[in-house]
Amino acid sequence: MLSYSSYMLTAVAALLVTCHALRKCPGIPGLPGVPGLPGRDGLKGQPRLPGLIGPSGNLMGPPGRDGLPWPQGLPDSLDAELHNVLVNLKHRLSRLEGVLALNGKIREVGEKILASNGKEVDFASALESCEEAGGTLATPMNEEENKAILGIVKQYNRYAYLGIKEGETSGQFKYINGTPLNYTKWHQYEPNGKGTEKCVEMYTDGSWNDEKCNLYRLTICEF
Ligand code: MAN
Ligand code: CA
Repeated sequence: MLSYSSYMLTAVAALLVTCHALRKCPGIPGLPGVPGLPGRDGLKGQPRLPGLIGPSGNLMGPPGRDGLPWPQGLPDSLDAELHNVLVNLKHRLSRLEGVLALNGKIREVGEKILASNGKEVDFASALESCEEAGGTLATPMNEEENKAILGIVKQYNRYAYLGIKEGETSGQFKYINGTPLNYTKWHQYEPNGKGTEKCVEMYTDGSWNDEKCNLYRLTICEF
């Protein structure tokens, strides 16, 4: 449902970042008037940006002062409208985040968004559903993130698999992207599986236990 607006936000954001970072915007020769973007936010019925979505021709202008090619400027009116679109999209996203947080559907910690589907499945299935949704298994990388994940574990009162696995060397746990852990919260006497418990679960006090990967544990994802 959000994929179109996410796409538009990304496209507009990419353009604006370029515009503002470079203080110049890609040139669109002969751009008619002030085009709008289709959508539900008061910008209905206007044509798409020719050249931004369709073929654009050469976006780079003549060389800049340092001799490197430099994008030509958009008209100020379009720059202002794109800025306005981005401000509105940010405001709408922040309200949607507010609704989801209010309903206990998401938790935000730093740059991460955490969410659970409430399902208890084995490690591989949990990871798969997180990845299908565009995220990965929740992976606490500091105390604040551990507490945020714990909030969801307590909400469902179920142990949850974390995005951590044992490497080839027994007792050596890593993030699922293969990098070594920079934060741990092992329960007393854990990890104790010595190669027989290659996954990690979070208990309802936030501490960690190495555990078999084929148990049914709460799925918590991060995005
Ligand atoms: C069970 C398993 C182990 C854990 C011990 C703790 O045997 O969950 O992973 O270490 O309990 O007593
Ligand atoms: Ca254990």
